[in-house]
Amino acid sequence: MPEKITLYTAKVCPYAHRVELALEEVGAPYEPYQIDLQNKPEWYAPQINPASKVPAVAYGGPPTSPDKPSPESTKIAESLVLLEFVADLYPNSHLLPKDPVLRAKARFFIDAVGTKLNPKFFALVMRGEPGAGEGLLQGIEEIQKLLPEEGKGKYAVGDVYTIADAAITPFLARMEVAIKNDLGAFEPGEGTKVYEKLQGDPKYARFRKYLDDVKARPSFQKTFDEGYLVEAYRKRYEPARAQKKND
Ligand SMILES: N[C@@H](CCC(=O)N[C@@H](CS)C(=O)NCC(=O)O)C(=O)O
Repeated sequence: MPEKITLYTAKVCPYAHRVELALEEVGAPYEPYQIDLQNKPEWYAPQINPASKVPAVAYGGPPTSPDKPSPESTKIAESLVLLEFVADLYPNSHLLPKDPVLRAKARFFIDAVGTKLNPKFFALVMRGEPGAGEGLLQGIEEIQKLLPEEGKGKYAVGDVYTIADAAITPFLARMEVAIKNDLGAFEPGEGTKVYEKLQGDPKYARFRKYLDDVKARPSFQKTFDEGYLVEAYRKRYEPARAQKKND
């Protein structure tokens, strides 16, 4: 029986969202604790994660409140480490298949998320680099190539939802919110342009179906707060746009 899990998280953070999805998928009891990333509690880095980032987990130890962590619990950070940790705690769950080939495929997919998709997402939404809209669409095509053909598996490596799906979904959901609402560091209109291409061009049909399928999971429905994210992106990106307009 796994021990007590406290998850230090932040609604805005896609990395932390990965771990929430995994915990929900296996039905693990856990206590989420929101960290305000603009004003982190002073105990957080010294007592939970020296890198001062979310997500992090305090595992085991005596019962304590999350803001008074026990030195006896084990502290674990890094979203991809935590995805594997949750799968190891629940070895009979569907999160990491037993078949070595499928396990390798799940890990390969996760590697592609980190190398082929996320840099494109950051370049467009966080830095608004010229040409980044096209770059993101290319990244999406790279991911689409890895998906099983329609009818041969709904999720990243087949019909079973794995850590690969938990690793990509938070980034796809945030990407969609940013482009659909045209909120990001890019020029106004650029997000909408990418969103319309993604929605309208038949070449992205497999990807669109995949995104619908992962978003339909109860784990996602329970952990994603779209309204909160829209507001957070507005606050983050609109002042810079207003400033540019006045320059
Ligand atoms: N490589 C880390 C990245 C985690 C990360 O960058 N988290 C961000 C929020 S999304 C963070 O906590 N940043 C610290 C800060 O904002 O001060 C992981 O995969 O867990």
